[in-house]
Parts: sequence; C-alpha cells; structure tokens
Amino acid sequence: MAIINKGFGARRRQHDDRIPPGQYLTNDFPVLSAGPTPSISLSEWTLGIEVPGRQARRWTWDEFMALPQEDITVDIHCVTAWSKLGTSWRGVSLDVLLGEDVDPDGFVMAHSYGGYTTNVPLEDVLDGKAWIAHTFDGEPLDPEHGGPARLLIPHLYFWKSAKWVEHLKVMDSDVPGFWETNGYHNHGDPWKEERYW
Ligand SMILES: Nc1nc2c(c(=O)[nH]1)N[C@H]1C(S)=C(S)[C@@H](COP(=O)(O)O)O[C@H]1N2
Ligand SMILES: [Mo]
Repeated sequence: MAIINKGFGARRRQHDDRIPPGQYLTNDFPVLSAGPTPSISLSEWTLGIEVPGRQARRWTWDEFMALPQEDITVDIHCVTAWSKLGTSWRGVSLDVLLGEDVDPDGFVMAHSYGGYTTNVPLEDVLDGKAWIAHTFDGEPLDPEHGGPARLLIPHLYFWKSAKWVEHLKVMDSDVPGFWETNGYHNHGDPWKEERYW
C-alpha cells in the first residue's frame, strides 16, 4: 500500500504543472559549465553596466551589496531537461542596476569572467524578471554555480543565467552569445520549448 502511494506521488510530481514540457524534476543541483570555474576574490570582483548614451557604471562588491536586495524563490529549467523547483536566492534586481530610464526596446549581452556570453531582450530582464544573485539557499553562491555572483533569469532556460557575470552591455540591436552561436535558440523560453535552432 505504501509503495503504491509512493509511486503515485512520484508520478504526480513529474506531472506538476510547474514543470515545462519535456523537462524532468531533479532535487540535485547539477553543474554545467562550458569551461573551467574562474576564481574571483571579492576584492577584485566588480560588476559593470554599459547603456548606450550613458556613462558606464561599475560597482565594487561592497557597493553592490549596499544596493537594495531581494529574496527570490523560483523554478529553474536547464535545456538538458532538468528542472528544479522552489530554488531560493538573494540578489539585486536588474531594475535597480539598469535604472528606470532604460529604453526597453534594446537587448542585453551578459559577459562573464572567463569569456562566456549570452544575449537576452531587455524586456526579459526588466519588471522583476531578472537578478544578479550572490546567495543560494542562504549560503554564498558556490564558485561552481557562478559565485561570487551570477545572472538569474528563471523564466528562460538556465544557459541565459550567466555564471560569474562581469558586465552587462545594453545594445540597440541583438547579437548572439556563446550558446546562441552554437545551436541554442536565440530566446530560450522553456514553456515554448525554444531549445535549439
Ligand atoms: N559563465 C558561464 N555561465 C553559464 C554557463 C557557462 O558555461 N559559463 N553555463 C550555462 C548553462 S548551459 C547552464 S544550464 C547553467 C548551469 O548552471 P549551474 O551549473 O549552476 O547548474 O549555467 C549557465 N551559465
Ligand atoms: Mo544548460
């Protein structure tokens, strides 16, 4: 009886309506990196933002941590088909970092320490949809998972959530990033299964 109930429960969980099509649930936190994990000390870490027509901005770790912080609990979805529900993070909203007067018609290229890049439309990172996260599950973000800080765009496949983010460049036109030039979809909405070209 117990076994039947357990099996039923597991099956029900796989059909959770928080899991996008073609995804399976995992409770692990797999590490997926295209290269080695860069080691960045907090004293050398900075985060830059470039917006056309504005002077470039750069925050040190202390300045970044002094910005308004948010606690975020979200589901995340990797294109390799794992989804993880209810992950909890702390970080700074891109609304704070980009400012209110940014033209939402643009695009953003995230540049990481180590050279990784990924592109997203600005509208996918404004209005409470994206953060630079430095804490996972109440602990400083592991280097393997992008520490000191990573982009978090939970409503897109997780390759858009650049680990070890170093600067964000706002652009008037769209330019593909690392995976987007290597066969991944330009946008990456898991609910539309925008996986590969
Ligand atoms: N800088 C950088 N960011 C990255 C990657 C990477 O290789 N380098 N991999 C991406 C991919 S494909 C995924 S699925 C997630 C994996 O994040 P995780 O290792 O914390 O699970 O990070 C994304 N961000
Ligand atoms: Mo991925």
